[in-house]
Amino acid sequence: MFGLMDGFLKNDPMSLQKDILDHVEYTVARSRFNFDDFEAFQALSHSVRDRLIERWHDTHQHFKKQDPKRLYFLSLEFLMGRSLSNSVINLGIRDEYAEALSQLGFEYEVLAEQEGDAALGNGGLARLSACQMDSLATLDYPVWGYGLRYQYGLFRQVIVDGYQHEQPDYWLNFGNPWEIERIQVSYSVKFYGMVEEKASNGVKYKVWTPGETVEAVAYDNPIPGYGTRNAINLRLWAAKPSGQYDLESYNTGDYINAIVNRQKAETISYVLYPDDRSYQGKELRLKQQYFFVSASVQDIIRRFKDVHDNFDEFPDKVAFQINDTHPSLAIVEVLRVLIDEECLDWGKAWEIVCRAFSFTTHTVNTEGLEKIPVDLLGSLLPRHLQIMYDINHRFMEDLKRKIGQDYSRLERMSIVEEGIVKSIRMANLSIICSHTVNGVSRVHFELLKTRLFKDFYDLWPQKFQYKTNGVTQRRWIVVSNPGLCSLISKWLGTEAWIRNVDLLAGLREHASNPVLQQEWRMTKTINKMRLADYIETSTGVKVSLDAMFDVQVKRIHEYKRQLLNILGIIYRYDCIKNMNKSDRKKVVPRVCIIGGKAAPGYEVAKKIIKLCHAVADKVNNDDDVGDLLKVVFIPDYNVSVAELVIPGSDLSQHISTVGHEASGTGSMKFLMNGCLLLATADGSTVEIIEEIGVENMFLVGTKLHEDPQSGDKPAPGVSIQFIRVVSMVRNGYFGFKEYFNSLCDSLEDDKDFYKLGADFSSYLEAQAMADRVFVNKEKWTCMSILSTAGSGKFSSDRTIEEYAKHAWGIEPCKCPF
Ligand code: 26Q
Repeated sequence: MFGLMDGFLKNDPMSLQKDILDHVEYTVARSRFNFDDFEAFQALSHSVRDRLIERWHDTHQHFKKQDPKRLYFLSLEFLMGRSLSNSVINLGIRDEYAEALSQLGFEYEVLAEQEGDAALGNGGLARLSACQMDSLATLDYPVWGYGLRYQYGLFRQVIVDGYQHEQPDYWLNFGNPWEIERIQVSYSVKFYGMVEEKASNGVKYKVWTPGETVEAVAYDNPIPGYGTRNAINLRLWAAKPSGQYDLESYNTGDYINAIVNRQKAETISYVLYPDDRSYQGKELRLKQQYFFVSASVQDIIRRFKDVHDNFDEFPDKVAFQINDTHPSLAIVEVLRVLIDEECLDWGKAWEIVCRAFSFTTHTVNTEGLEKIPVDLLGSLLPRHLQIMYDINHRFMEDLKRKIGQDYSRLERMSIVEEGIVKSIRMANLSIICSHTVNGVSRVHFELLKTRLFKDFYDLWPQKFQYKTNGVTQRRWIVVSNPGLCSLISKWLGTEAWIRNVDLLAGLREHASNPVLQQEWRMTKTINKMRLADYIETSTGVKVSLDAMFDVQVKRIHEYKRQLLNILGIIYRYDCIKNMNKSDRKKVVPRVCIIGGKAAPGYEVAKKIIKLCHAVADKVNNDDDVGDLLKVVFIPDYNVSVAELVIPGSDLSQHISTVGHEASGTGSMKFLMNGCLLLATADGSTVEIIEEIGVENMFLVGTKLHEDPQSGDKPAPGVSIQFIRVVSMVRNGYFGFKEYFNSLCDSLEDDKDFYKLGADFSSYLEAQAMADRVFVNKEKWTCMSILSTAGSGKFSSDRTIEEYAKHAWGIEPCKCPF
């Protein structure tokens, strides 16, 4: 594609071949005449890595020379998935590598499958960070990402007898060619200890004497942009024992124990916490947060001080983005460094911080907001707790002057929550200290203003904004659906949509063209074949390509309502069972595909997984049903599985209870791939409807503004069908009667918090509508093309442009080719 040679390394197939063979011999240390697929993958990756490093060096040289305002993107989670395919596509040398490999007797696609996922994150929030890094690099923004290099990423899900079991993710065991260990870039991070007040020449100051020191070592991960020379850096920190660690014990002679104890330091970056929004107040989690924040802030301030001798320009050169409240300690850490170490006065330090930080929340309800017990904070980070109290004191005084003695409002807005467990409210801290508070979709923004952060919105309306989430079309079309990618380029007459996704709208005029429709369906069928093969190898179930592939893949959560989907499947099964032979002929065959992980401590979610398997067992082994209905649970859903599942789906479900999904980004990936949506008007779906038209998807339930709870309309009654399917589960039709009892109880009228009963009829209607349209191939294909054509708004390129302009104040800094 672009540039056969743009650095010292050449990119023609002959040179690539030589390069790969050199890496087989000198990096992998195998004979160039005898190496297997995995060794070939390793050599290939190292050859790609060399090219990434060239660009990455040039980019950083260029940033250094230009000294633009830089963005520092802080996130405790990055769900990167595989890197090889993404890198070769973004570098523009995929075809050259494929040719080089084929001459060596290897198939590029087969080698790409050798790579495991980098799963340093849970779900939506973490994959969003990864998509945003791709857009930041592609749009040439001067950015650094910062995170933690967990030794174990998100647990692997193994299904035994239909139950979820968790296994460690040993992702580093076979080496990681994409990272560059920087042993010389390391910082000491301090914990515990005590704070004393001292005075010199009548000026009081605080001295923190820490009790434990751990070393943070940098691992750099180059992130290449597409169609540009820019490659930005994602710096992940790993914990190593400090040189001073346990010096005491050496002196007292307990040498062996001292060495063994050193290992404890490394536990900080050992393992990613699974997303369990109720699992808060754990010391190790807080240690992880501060460890990552402290190392990042030291690194950022060091870089700033390399070229500036005072802090006046800091907010003009440095923008911090806080991905949810997980990195919010950075705010307090910057204040601490400026005041205690750089000796700035409070006023100056405060002004700098308030101009530097921008905060995005991904949460919709108060229970989901992060709180840290004061006792825990005071013991681990005593100086930080003092600073939080200082911020709060000044804020409360200021607020009293503005709103008077409204104590209940003052209490709600305080950073400190009094209660059985006195805690710090990290969201309040983040709002008070940031210049911008961002929501992740328009309805999320409305909820922030009217409910979650109403008090703050009333005080500072100008701080609140939203940037609807987006996903990168590079990974979600170009990498994962090459067939669709070429088809789109052919019909648009250009590949320019890969950088300017609005051009996809050009497909609209061809949506009814029978030639495009035929090619579109052909592409889908090929993707369905791949998916069908995968389903057979991972679950043993054979599925028919004529069936509608109906998919719900995402983390398992009550509010996402996988249970509604399963009850719908039971209803469909029951209907088929009760039909005569001739009626069965009219049934639209379906393959219902569910996938996703449940947090290890989330019992209800785990029961939902088991129910899915119990229903699948019954349905898939019923000869009355055959190919009319198949149910499969795809185990260990992750980014690379998503890359296979999404292109091969006909219909996808996004059926969260209205008001509970902040945005949702899976829907955007399906939309780009021409998969029709069956969805509630929640989160970003509301905006998707505006882009593609409600007639091009299957809408479930009432809209948010018609929420029966908030209006005069009575809630729709629970249907007879709902009662029937729930009682089938309750009566043991699918076995495990006792085990499912509590799930059924939670669906009783007054306990049905997520409103499955209220939405069931509407859900079945939407499903019936999907069946009717599916048999009309022209109509379905037209809707599918219009879905892709209308997906332009949901590119993370658009999201990032908005952040750059309205939150960060950064400009592109393009490295010359
Ligand atoms: C909290 C405390 C202790 C341990 C873990 C956590 C934790 C970890 C991850 C809490 C929450 C998360 C992840 C949240 C998340 O993914 N939210 C989703 O963010 C997406 C991107 O904005 C939205 O599209 C989804 O709607 C939102 O649910």
